[in-house]
Amino acid sequence: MSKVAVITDSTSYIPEHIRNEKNIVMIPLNVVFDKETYKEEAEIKADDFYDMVSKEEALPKTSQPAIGELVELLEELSQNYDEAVMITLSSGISGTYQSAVAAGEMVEGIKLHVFDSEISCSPQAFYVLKATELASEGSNGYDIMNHLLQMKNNGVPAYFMVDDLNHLHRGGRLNTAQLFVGNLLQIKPILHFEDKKIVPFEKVRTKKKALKRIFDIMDENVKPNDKVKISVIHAKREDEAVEIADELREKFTNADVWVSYFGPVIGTHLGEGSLGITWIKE
Ligand code: MYR
Repeated sequence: MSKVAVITDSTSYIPEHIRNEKNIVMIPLNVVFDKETYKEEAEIKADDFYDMVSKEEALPKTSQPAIGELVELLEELSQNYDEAVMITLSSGISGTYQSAVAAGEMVEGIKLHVFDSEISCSPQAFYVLKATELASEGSNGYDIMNHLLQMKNNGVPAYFMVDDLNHLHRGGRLNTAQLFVGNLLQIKPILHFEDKKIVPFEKVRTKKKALKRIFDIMDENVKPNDKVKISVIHAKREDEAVEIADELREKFTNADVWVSYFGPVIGTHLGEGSLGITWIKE
């Protein structure tokens, strides 16, 4: 039986105790303030990050893990594992996927399968947790990849909104036309991923209306008794996220509802105040 390691980059924001419990290997992306680089989750956590943003003058930037770190990690894993499945954030917003593929080709003794989640954060975590479950049941890397692909084809809906579109534009993840329309009409578009990239889904004027619209989409997609995992993701808006999660628990009685966060790397591009909702039917 092939022994398979499951790797995620840090942007799935799976809490450390769950990673430890489920044997999930995490490789961090970096956030850079001025000239100081921090590995997120390992050297800087969300709360400290948002505090720093409010105090520092220079805006942070982000970077993917260095190929050398990925190679080192794979060499280490090759001592105990035959294969590894690595689930990355979307290749349309970060070079992490490409670096992982390149690192996999450089290391012998372990077969690396790289899965492009085409998203990030909790929806990425859904894939990671499924991969872990399958690996612990004895599936090989090939079968795990096929299962994840099937999940992707079935759809993992995720919608999010930001207080200020300029963060996404400054980081090159939203084009100028999209920024212009948003700012001109003072709208808070609901955003989502299409073809691995962030695009506006619908133009809405207020956060309240955006949330109502996302709830409506959920109603069309999820029946009140469906077994579903839901995650409410926030950038320093825990109380608001908890309130939304409670509302969702009342609505969907068989749901496993989480409250998650946009950590430093994703927070750099979305900005404080962002909120997202994602779900997957089981
Ligand atoms: C890098 O420097 O390689 C990382 C770039 C990360 C870009 C993040 C853009 C925002 C993603 C939002 C995800 C929301 C998922 C619900």
